[in-house]
Amino acid sequence: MIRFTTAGESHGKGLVAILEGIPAGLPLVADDVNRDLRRRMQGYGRGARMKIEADAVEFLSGVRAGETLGSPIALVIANRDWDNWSDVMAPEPDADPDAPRRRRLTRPRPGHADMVGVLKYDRTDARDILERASARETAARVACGAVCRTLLGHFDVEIGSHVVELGPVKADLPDPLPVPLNAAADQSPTRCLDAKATEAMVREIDAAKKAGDTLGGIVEIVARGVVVGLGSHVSWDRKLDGRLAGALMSIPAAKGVEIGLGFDGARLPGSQAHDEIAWGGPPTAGGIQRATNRAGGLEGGITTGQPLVLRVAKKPISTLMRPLDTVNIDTGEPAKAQSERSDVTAVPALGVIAEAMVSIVLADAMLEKFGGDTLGDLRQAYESYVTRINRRRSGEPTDGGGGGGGR
Ligand code: EPS
Repeated sequence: MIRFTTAGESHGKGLVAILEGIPAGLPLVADDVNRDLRRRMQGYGRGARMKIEADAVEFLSGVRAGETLGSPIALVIANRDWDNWSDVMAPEPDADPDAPRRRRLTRPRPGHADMVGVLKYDRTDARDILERASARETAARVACGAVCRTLLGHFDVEIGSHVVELGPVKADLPDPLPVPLNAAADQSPTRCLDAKATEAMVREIDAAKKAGDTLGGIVEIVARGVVVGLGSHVSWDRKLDGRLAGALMSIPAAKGVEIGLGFDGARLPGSQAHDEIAWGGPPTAGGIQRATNRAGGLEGGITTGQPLVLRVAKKPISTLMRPLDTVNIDTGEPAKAQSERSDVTAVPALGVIAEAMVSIVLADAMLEKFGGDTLGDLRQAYESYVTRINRRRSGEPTDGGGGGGGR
């Protein structure tokens, strides 16, 4: 239903994306997107690049007079840094093809795409790889995600995130989490809800910077208000948990995804790993209430109507000022990896990127279930479904086939 693709190199002219499948009639202005682009640029531990850029979107198509048209939305985010890199990144051939360009990278960084990309694409300059492998690409994803978030907002879906671990520091989580989540998380320089842990994270980032090192971490994404019944148990590729995990694992440097109890759930007996069923829940959950949310809002690859709770682990950034061993791809000699300007950590930004990927998957699943060329069509199908699932409690006919013995 939703298709999107991005293009752009980190120090090229800009990032572009094409987002298809958004219905017509969705009110949309640049600031709906720019808000999230700004959030992605924040966070303690970012490098100098975020001081150069002022990410903002320009819609090239698909939006007219503040409303979507149902046609592909093409958008562009200019790279301000292009001015400093235009000779390095120019698409035109060089006058002297034997004179190497500035800023070649010939000592690949372990952990980045440099080495494997050079081998696979047969390049003599790892910049041909790293420019696209850079997490700068995530700005385009965040832009597409922000459009999807705007659509989901019309169905009272609220998607937020917070940092639960950064380097060695673990946050003490408030229970329940604040609603809306981002209003609280965005107050912290590390997007962490625990003030003490925030301070400790800032100290760890300072120490890592001094040591020429980098830090990874874990973020949690929570989506509230998601209706029961998105995704399906019927085929492997329709299971929403798989689709969400795949989308989150595609984020640069992601190394793990958990849903609900995640890996901890595997260590518990069944009696403590599931969410008992009772009446009393909201209409979007078909009136079904759960005492717990160990499943993280997904059963059988289908949303339960409980909040979706997902976690992503990000490895530390691979550009180290105190570099690791590598080989020089020019000489074949052992060497120390090349260092270039980078971040000490981008874990706070990871949450914003993960929110975008979750927004895209959820918008896709909403359109798969409810279809519609317009926001009005989508709303009508959604409301009729919510009415139908709430008839069950009162014993009214639900319009379905019944099945297995009927009523
Ligand atoms: C990024 C822009 C990049 C890096 C970072 C993400 O800018 P530059 O390379 O000019 O410093 O700050 O990229 C990486 C961490 C990476 O490993 O590639 C951004 O806009 O998010």
